[in-house]
Amino acid sequence: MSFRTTSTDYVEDVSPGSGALPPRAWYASSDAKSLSLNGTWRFRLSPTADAEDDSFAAQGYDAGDWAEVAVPGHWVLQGDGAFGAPIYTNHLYPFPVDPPRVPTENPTGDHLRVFDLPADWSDEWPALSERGAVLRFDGVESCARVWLNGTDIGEFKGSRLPHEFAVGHLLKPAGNVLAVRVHQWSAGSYLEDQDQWWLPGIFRDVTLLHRPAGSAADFFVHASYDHVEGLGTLRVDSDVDGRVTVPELDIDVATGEPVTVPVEPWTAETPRLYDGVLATSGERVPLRIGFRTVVLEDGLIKVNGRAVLFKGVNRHEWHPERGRALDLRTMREDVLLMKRHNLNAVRTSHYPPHPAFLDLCDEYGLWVIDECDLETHGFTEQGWRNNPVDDDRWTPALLDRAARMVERDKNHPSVVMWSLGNEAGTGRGLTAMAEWIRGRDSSRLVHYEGDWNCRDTDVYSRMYADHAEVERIGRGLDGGTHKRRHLPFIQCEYGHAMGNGPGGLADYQRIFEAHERLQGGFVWEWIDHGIKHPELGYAYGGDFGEELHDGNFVCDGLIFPDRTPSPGLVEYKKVIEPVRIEGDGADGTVRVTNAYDFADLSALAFAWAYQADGETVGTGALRVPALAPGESAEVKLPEPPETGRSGQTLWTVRALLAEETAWGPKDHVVAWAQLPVGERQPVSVTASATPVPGEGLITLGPAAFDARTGALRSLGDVGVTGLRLDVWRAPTDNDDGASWQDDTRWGVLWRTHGLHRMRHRLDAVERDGDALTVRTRVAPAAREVGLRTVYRWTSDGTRLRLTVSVTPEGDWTVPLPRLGIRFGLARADRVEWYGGGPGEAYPDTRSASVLGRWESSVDELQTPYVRPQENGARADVRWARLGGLRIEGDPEFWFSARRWTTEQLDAARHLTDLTPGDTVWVNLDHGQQGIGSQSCGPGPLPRYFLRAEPAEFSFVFSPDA
Ligand code: IPT
Repeated sequence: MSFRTTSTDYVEDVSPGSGALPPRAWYASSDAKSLSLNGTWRFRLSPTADAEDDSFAAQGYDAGDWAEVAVPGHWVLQGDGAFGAPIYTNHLYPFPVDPPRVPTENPTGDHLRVFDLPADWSDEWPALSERGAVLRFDGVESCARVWLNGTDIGEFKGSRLPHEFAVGHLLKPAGNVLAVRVHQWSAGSYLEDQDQWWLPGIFRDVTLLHRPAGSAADFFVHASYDHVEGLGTLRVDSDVDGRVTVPELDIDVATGEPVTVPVEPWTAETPRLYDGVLATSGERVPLRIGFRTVVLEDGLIKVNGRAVLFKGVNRHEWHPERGRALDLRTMREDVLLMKRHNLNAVRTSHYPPHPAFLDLCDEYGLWVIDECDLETHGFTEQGWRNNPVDDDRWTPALLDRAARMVERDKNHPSVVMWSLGNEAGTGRGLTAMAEWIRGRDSSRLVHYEGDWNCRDTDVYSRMYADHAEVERIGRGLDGGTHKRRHLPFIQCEYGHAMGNGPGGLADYQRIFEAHERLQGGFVWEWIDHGIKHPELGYAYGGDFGEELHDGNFVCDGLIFPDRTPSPGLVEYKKVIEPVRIEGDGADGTVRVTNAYDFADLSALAFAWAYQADGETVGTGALRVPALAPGESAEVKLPEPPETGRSGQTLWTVRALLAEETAWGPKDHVVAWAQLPVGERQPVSVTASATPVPGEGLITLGPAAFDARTGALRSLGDVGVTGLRLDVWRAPTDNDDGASWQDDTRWGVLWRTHGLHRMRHRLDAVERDGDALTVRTRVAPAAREVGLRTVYRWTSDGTRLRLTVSVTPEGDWTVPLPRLGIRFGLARADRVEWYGGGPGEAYPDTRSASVLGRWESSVDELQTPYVRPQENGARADVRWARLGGLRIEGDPEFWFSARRWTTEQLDAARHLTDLTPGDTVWVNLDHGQQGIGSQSCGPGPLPRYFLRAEPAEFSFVFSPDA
């Protein structure tokens, strides 16, 4: 006999649940009533699934002393810590792997809400049949049991999928008691091991839907496009017969009946939607119809007869305060940001998003890979033993998930592929899902990355393949199964955007564009999942005391948690721009190529600007024909304006939105290029002053040096501290690499080699003609490698020139993080420079760096990566002014300035650890190591290595008026 009274067997049951209605299309009726049950609910948290019995679900239960939570929401993000805390793991299950068993410690949230039916519903009352009203949950993590007015109506799993229950017979006009018991852990958790925060709760909408007699149930909009004839064929299959009207197309047909008419097709670039109505005897359902045909043909993914190139991103749902409970405004913000940054595709990693997001993709135009809520990544720790996707007992749950996704989302033109899930190994269950999906919807392709033999898929998909491999695949030299060799290729994840980076995007894009088989990729990932935190700014893994966690691996997005674009997004926008502008500024013509797949250039206007030494001296419009996709034209530039100067000159040509569009204002820049004309002459300093020894100081022109150490002390009345060679940068996440990578993780090797603690040995302070020469050797303890470094100072009486010569000694097996000088200035704040901007750039992330004159404060130069690391360098700087100095480089240099030292930056774990000191630390670099993408992928390409090689570079300092 068992002493336990409350049965919680369903929690660990592999079945998808019981009591729910079959899945169907998600839609909002025009006339059938609905009642949102979002809002404040009563809430009680228990430590285990069975700590409390189900008496709270009974009518009349007094929950007056319970706490409250907001629905939609995650309880761990509410209650100021009183309701537990988030847990972040990448792929490790935060509980023992013993499927389908879960821990006894299973936080369980009882949710209670009392509601009345709206007054205008009551005329039907009490005639509602069981199916006369449906209760819909759009997302609950991870398992819920539901009672309405004391009746147990069922339980379900499948966190990011809808579940509906027929409840008409249970409703009363007033005082309905809806009780939902939510368990954090369930058998379903084994299927939801996505790399993200574990966040229990009712995190999407709860809605009561009136289902009048004769209302539509499920329906499937088939809207294809014949690109040869320009005809669209519409057929709406509906469980309940009715009529389909599309006024704009003069369509008025019965459900189930096909009709073919001339239409404009839907594409992500031209998201043409037609408004229609499905009218059954009981309701009217608005339809937004997009005609398009997706096929696999000639080994390519084609839409409306043309191969598409995905310029995509992986999107998790995220809000820094509300977690995965997103509101419409936030979803729209994501879509607008994507469109404004030239993205054309989203993979909904790794679960179907809130359905409203897909409406936005239809409306604004984005290709969508809709991914099922399935990942069993943690089984990799045990060689994939007992993986649920290869165990028939779990197959019903897998099929249930596939069906809930497909049925919910099948009417979205934006969805062009179904993805079975992510990182789940391989197995019969996945095959069963693919077969079911094909049988239900043959109008889309099937994607899954984990199946490199492509047994179940229509596209060969990989993640984080390096450039060389992608190139081999593009050339068809990758071998593989017979089937795979005839399939198109996408990178469903690449360009790991963790911290500073990703580097190498431009190099990938060149390869994608060079080979037909390569149909683009999806950068990992859209947003940093930082959680707003009162002391830490944004929290990441470990900040809530998790016993297992993966640190800031959860902050790897192209936008910061507050949705500010990071430099990675700005870079990506440039790399994937849909218009290519090329040419040689000196010959007066520019070649413009339309790189869209479908749209011509009629929506764009072109403008030129002419710059001399960073200043714009002329602007005008440029006539470019409305080129068709793939077409190019040579366009003549005007006569260059007379500048009256001999400095550097260049053209900037921009493609702008000619008019305001749904997603961007008029004049929004879509694409641009700079074409140099005349080169700059670096300043020359004729040494005329000579070093003069004095009382502990040596003076040279406007400068004073420490006589013993040769260190620069001041220039005019500007004090300078600590000027010396610098090779260290606070390693980026991409420098550090991922823990499972054991090849060349430079950030780790740099520390092994001691590059963060270089010692500076002084060998000589000498006068050498007109120059003051300081000879040093810069080297780490315990190693024989070093850098012979000579500082040679000269002056013409007002200006001071420093030439640094570096000669490596010993066998350098690692590249240098950076090579340049650093020094401290007091009282620096505003910075002006002529060089690349406005944002940061590194050797393999510099595509978006625009040459010009820029201004900033020191604080605004910083890029606020959630985990502090090297950031903020400006590329190609000719000169910079700050703190009373003007610094000119020969050659151009990388410029950065911050209110803390690199060592402090390196030590900080959160931005709030960085406190400004009195000194601004300036780095002038001759070189920087590339960034790469090794936080989960390949490191920088060798051509971006900063090898330890002999180098010489100069700066001219002058007091700034
Ligand atoms: C890959 C995952 O698919 C994704 O969810 C995320 O974890 C990403 O890596 C890293 O941020 S899996 C990895 C082992 C290649």
